Order: sequence, then C-alpha cells, then structure tokens
Amino acid sequence: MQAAAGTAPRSDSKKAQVYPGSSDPKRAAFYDKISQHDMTPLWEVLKDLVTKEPKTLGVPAIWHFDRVKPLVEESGGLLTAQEAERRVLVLENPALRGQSRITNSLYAGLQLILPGEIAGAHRHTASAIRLILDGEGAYTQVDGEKTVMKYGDFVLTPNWTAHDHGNESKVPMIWLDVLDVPTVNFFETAFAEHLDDAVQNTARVDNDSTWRFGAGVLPDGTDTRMIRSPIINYPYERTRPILDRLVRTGDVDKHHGARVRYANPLNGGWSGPTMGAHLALLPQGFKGADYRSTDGTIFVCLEGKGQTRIGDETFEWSPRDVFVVPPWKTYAHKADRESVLFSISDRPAQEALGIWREMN
Ligand code: 1HN
Repeated sequence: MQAAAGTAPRSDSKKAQVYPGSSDPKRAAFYDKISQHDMTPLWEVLKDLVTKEPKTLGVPAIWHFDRVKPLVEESGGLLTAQEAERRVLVLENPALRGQSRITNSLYAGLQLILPGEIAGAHRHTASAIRLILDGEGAYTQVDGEKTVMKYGDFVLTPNWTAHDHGNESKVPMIWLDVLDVPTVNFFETAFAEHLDDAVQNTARVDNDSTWRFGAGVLPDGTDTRMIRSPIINYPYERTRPILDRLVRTGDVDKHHGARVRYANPLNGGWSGPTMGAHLALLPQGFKGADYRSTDGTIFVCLEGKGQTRIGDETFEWSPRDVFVVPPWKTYAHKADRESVLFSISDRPAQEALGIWREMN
C-alpha cells in the first residue's frame, strides 16, 4: 500500500514478510533491514515464483444453462440494457470470486438484450468474442457493419472497434461474451470511450465482411498483414457442415474429435491475437483420450449430450452449458450422443509469447 502524500509511512509498514527462513533471528533481522528499502530475498520466494509446473488459480466449473437462464432473464426486470451499458451476469471462476474472470486471463458473461432495446456504441482496448446461445434476430454492429445473430454464430469485436447491439426481434436474446479484459488489465493498457451516436450509422452492407472474406477468396489487393480476422460473424450454418465432412473422411482427433479452428482468412492465423476458438464434433460414443495444455479453456456445448472429466471431477453437459478447464488440468470428453463443443482460450497470446505447451 502506498502512504498518502505528505504522510510518513507507519513504522511497521515496511516490515518483512515472515518466510520459512525467518525462524533464524539473524536472517529475520536482515529481511527486516532490506525490507526498509523495498527489497526481499529471492531464495525465500523462488519456489513460488518459478514453479516446476503451472500453478493454476482457477478451478474447473460449469454453468448449466437451464439453471442460470431464469436468473439472466430476471436481470431484465431490474434495469434496461441502456441503463446497464451492458446487461450481463459475469461468470466468475469459483476460486476467483470478485475478480470478474473465468480463467486468470479471460472474462466471460451471459448478456441479455430484450426486444426493442439497444446497447449503445462504445469501444475499448479489450477484444470480445460472442457465441450466440438463445433467441434469434438481435444484431450487433461492429466497425460500421451490422450482422444479425443466430444460434451458434461466432461473432468478433476486435480491439478498439466501435460496437453497439440492438434487438429488433420479438424475443429476448442471450449470448456468451468472452473478453480478454484480464489480459489487457494485466498489461495495464485499458482505454475505453463512448461514441457520440448510440447506434452506429452502418455504411456497409449487412454481413459485408462475411461476404467478402468468408468464402476462400480475398478481394483482390487485400492487405494480408492484419493480425486479427476481418470477419465479424462466422455463422454456425456455414461452419457446422464442415464438421460432418471431417467425420466422413475420418479426420477425428483422439482428444478433440473433428475440430476446426476459427481462422483469420488473410493469413491462416487465429481470429485475433489474444483469444482463439475452435468448433468440434464428437461422434456418438466418442471417448476422448486425456489431454492437457497451458491455455485454460472455456467450452460451450452447442449440440448433444456428454461428460468431460477434468482432473478427478466429471461435468455433465448439454446444449448451452458453459464449462471451464483451468490451465494444465488433464481432461477428456465423452459423448453420449453426437455432440458439438465450442471452445475458446488465450492460446494465441501464449503462442505469440512462446510459452504455450500441450501434452498429448
Ligand atoms: C462489453 O463492451 C460488452 O459490448 C460485453 O457487449 C461485456 C465486459 C467488460 C467490458 C466490456 C459488449 C463487456 C464489455
């Protein structure tokens, strides 16, 4: 803690922490002495600082959609989307309560927008992905492009792009937001601003980016150096049939099933630099082999029914359930019926830093 300007630090405020070695009075006295100079002995903290294997703060957890949907709906009676700025119930990892994070690096929440509501235009350093879970027909507008969202659509809000949402349909819509907020805040680089118009004046044709970039061709002369995908909406109805093709040709991974990665069509990279996503089909009866990797992963069931064993706990899932696997925890999926799992993690950031690992 910092002393207020002009006040002397309390006499004990720079006392050393008690370490195992503090039981030796000579060492304890030395630790107190260097502590006055804001120094601490590395040999007392090294083992916690540089661990043999990842030390994960979060725990495995699941949010069953049919249990939390009524609570999300109830929030609709408390305040309007406009009052709330964004009406979201944050999914907090049970071991990280009060920190608005589902893993150490990622934020997740369930957002509700009722018919006739808007969530006004703003932009911020954090990037968002949205996975549409309930209702159909609300839109988001990103960077001057409007897209109407449907079940299973994977929608990007790249960093610093203007975005607003609105629901012109007759039914409430709920989607999962995942943002790299804890990552951005780790670097202490968060900026945000409101835009003058609550609803962007969309200058482009609806779904313009999906039309331009989503079919394996690129508009001639496209600059391909962008580190984030130019596509705003990867519609489920386009991605889902590809999984069936992978199954038919036997492209089923023993851990992940038949899986595609949401790619940046400009360079084959991830959809964005901080967060990456996959969509996987697990054939009926699939029994996945144990797997672990350093990227804590948020899964969402979009179809089917199954279980995922994470460490020594087993989580039963069905459509719209959200569950989280902490980094380096061993997990394996099983599918009772043909199932589709969406997943998202911070793997692109870890890869860029050269620290991502997996164990097959
Ligand atoms: C945000 O801008 C949205 O635009 C949702 O829908 C959730 C959580 C933290 C910070 C910004 C949105 C958010 C958010």
